[in-house]
Amino acid sequence: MLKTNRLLAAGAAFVAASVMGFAASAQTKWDMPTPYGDTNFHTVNIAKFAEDVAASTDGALTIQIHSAGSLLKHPEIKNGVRKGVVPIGEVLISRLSNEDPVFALDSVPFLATSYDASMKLYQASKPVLEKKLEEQGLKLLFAVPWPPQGIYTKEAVDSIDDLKGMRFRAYNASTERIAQLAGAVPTQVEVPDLPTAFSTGRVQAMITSPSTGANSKAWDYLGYYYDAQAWLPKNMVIVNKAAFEALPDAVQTAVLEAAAKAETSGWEASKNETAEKTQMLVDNGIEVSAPSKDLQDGFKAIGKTMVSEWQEQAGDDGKAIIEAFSK
Ligand code: PCA
Repeated sequence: MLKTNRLLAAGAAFVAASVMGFAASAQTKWDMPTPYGDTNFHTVNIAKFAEDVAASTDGALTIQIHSAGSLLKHPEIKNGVRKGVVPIGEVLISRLSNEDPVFALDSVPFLATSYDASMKLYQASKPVLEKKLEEQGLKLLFAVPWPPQGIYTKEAVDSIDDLKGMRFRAYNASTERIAQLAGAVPTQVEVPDLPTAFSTGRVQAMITSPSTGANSKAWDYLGYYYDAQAWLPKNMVIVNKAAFEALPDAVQTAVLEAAAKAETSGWEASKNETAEKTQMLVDNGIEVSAPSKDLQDGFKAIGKTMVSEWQEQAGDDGKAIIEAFSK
């Protein structure tokens, strides 16, 4: 009797699981490396995405986040996902700009400087972006922008000339190029290493968001933030296509639905973040202001050079994207 009941119960559970499409036997756990710290809004958004996936698949797929480069360092994450070392990961899209100009697009200064323009640029570039990833066996799940980028310095600066000779922290090829064009000396530093790099004098200035400035306590080693609103670089969450396609159909659908939600909530969080973290910089003693006209004009001249350089590199794909963006 007992045995029959148990069998019946097991049968009912099996039917329930089948109706929902998640066979109880197929439980998958994914490790997910991300480059930024736990308190960063991107990481918080990804944690919510992971929760959503676990809940909507009834635990058939769980995603364990390894933040701040703790599992794979930022420069290793894309290839890690491509090679299947990990099934899923987050990267700054423009970290890949040496592979193809489409990855550099959202970091070309002054091309798209608002959330609306950034969304338009994202939509215009998405087909090419997806195609380039697909060629590497990767699938784009979602992308979320950082707040607009501004200039952090130790001492007050009034013009681009004031940056000459400074050791300038870079986070991608575009920030390196800006430093070069400004006559500064670029050095790549990942976000988790910022406090040490600044306090040991390895770098003296940087361009990044109020978010990263606040997350890494810029007030401990920097004095000024110039809100230049130069561009909004995006992070993307990518998945290994083979790993994704190995999931049961219903789990794939649940992942895509959670990804769409995460993209919407991520853009919202980024907008809120801009004002919140700029205020946090002020509250902690950073001198926050708009750049002087001289500084902004100099920065925009650098942007103009970089737009032409990008267009030259990006050829026909680039032309089509810019046309779609300008419509
Ligand atoms: N923070 C990241 C990328 C852009 C941003 O706002 C960084 O500083 O590396």
